[in-house]
Amino acid sequence: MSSTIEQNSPTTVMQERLDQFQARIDADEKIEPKDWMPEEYRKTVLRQMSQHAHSEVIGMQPEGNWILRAPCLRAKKILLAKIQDEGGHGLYLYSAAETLGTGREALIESLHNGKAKYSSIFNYPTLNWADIGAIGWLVDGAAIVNQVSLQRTSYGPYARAMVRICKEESFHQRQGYEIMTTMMRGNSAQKEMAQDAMNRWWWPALMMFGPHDKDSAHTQQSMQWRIKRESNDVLRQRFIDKTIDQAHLIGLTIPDEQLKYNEDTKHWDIGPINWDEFWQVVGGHGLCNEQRMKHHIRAHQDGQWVREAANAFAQKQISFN
Ligand code: BYC
Repeated sequence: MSSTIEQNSPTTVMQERLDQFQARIDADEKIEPKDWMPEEYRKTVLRQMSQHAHSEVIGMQPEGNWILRAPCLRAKKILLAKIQDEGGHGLYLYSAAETLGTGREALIESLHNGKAKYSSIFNYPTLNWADIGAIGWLVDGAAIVNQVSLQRTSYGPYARAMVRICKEESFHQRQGYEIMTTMMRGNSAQKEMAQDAMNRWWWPALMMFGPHDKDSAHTQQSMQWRIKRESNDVLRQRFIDKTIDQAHLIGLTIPDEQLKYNEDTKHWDIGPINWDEFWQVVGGHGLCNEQRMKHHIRAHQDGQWVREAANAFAQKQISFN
């Protein structure tokens, strides 16, 4: 007689459910909010999506610093639009994360009490206008490489949010490259500023992809569940190969004495990444961690009356209907 889920012991039932879940993943089906999923899958997707949403919103701060000091009206308008896009990306991602059963207030509470992370990159300061170019080109450039891959992530709402986000991110990357190109066509002081920004942002941008695969706690399971479609090192290498050519094209030097093109692998080999610095920043001891969190908490508190008013209005609408 063929065994059915009902006839089996609880352990076997769970194993069958896990197998069926994995079979759906292997067949490249999307997992939707009301589908059964292992608790660990739910936790992992929620962790990654909320971290991603927080990164988009916290990432508005280093750029927002330059809205009032953009060098011309055109640059100011473009920067404003870009930062507004990042806020929008945060909103799509919080909405997608909420489909897993955790509300936005709880997600933000986890950010404020330090349980949830945001990308290490946003704990570095933006010292001059060239940094805005470097963020668009290198930071958004690294984010796109990751996010293009995430368009095929197994959790449906995350994948669909990514499709929309990627369309906007490619514009952001070009905005940054345009700033760097303009500065590299300028006078020697402007060229120096662009190179200085490159020197400061290159390594932190490589760290955005997370630890090497051998040291990455989540990669193996996340790839089995196709939450991540490619590993940290594969994505990092793709970014390196693509970006080095772009840097050379406009006359920028990569700040890495060990950088070498490998004829056998057809990839660029880089020197060692400073993982101590990465873990210091992730652990809350980067140059701007404290400032970023304080600002976010203050802005969230200042917005309390708006949330209360919006909720009161929504309640009124419900009672009228
Ligand atoms: N920063 O096992 P691993 C943007 C943590 S914003 C901080 O490899 P995983 C933009 C990791 O969380 C776009 N922490 O982890 C916005 C884990 O710790 P926990 C940002 C990091 O999750 C405004 C531990 O290290 N993009 O584009 O498998 C202006 C071990 O790592 C980082 C995303 O958020 C890091 N960089 O892989 C401009 C992409 N890296 O959680 C631009 C979505 C690792 O166990 N996220 N950690 O305590 C991902 O793709 C993955 O979460 C990661 C890490 C590749 C980042």
